[in-house]
Amino acid sequence: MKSNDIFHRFLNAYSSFTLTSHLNPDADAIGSVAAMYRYLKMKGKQVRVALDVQVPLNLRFLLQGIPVIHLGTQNYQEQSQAVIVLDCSNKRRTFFEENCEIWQKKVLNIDHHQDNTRFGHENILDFNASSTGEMLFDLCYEGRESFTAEIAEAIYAAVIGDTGGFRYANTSAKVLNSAALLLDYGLDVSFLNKQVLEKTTKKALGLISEALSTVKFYQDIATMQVDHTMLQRHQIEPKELPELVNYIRSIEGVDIAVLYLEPEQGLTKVSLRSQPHLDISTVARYFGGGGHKNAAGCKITGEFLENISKVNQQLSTLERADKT
Ligand SMILES: [Mn+2]
Repeated sequence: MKSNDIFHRFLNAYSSFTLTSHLNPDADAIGSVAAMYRYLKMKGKQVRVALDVQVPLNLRFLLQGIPVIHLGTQNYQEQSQAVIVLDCSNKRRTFFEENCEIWQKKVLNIDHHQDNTRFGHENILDFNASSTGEMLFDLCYEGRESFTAEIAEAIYAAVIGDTGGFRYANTSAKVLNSAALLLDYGLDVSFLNKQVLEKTTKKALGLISEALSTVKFYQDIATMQVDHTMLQRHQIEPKELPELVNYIRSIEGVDIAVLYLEPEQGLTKVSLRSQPHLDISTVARYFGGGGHKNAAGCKITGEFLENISKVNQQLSTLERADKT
């Protein structure tokens, strides 16, 4: 059956839905959830949104007027007939334990990550899509009447989040054409690009300057490390952090950029970025994480500096294919 048929059959089959996405939600996760919420509401459905409490401040505007159950701060009780999990490749990346009642419901998984485990009862997967936002456009757009300006805005935010504002390799003619149709709803593109991609704070600048002083180079690898004390010194919550890894990914001669972050003591969060000819998702998976070929990540428990040397070691053994 075609994806669009699976999608609309699933929507028609139930009257109440819970929407959720991955931990530490990014613009694609939040934009997709917001778009789906408003789309289902337009269809007269009952909708609940359950998200990690760590919603970045710059993305909160997308959830305006949407009641959100903040996971991690309150007990969760599933009340909907069906669940839609967006932009999430496996159950572990959600907030819900394997034995949570949410998995007893009918689950539709809509996602674009290559390592998707097909954990839904229905799975709509498109590994060529730049973003889950782009997939929602394909699934929901059937002409001008399909969307409201708010839906268009949420999908646009999702798409620019994952394409870096149409700059990454996943930017296709197709996604640009979809974006053109989204702009027809009168979106404030300048505001959205600034808000989703560039927004920062004074205290973030302080942290950035200290983080830059930790940058190290090994062959074609650049690393940056931000430990727990640094976050405390600048009074920055992990959810307020800018995309620090972007500061080192663009340096001449750097094929792999790594951010080592210690959001809390005993936990190392690793963000990996690579040039198109290198697949660093294998390294993320080696440490129990996942992601895309050129943008992946993992979380490792234990001592920060020990974890750093473990990952650096693994990265140095990564096979270097010929540059294309
Ligand atoms: Mn995504």
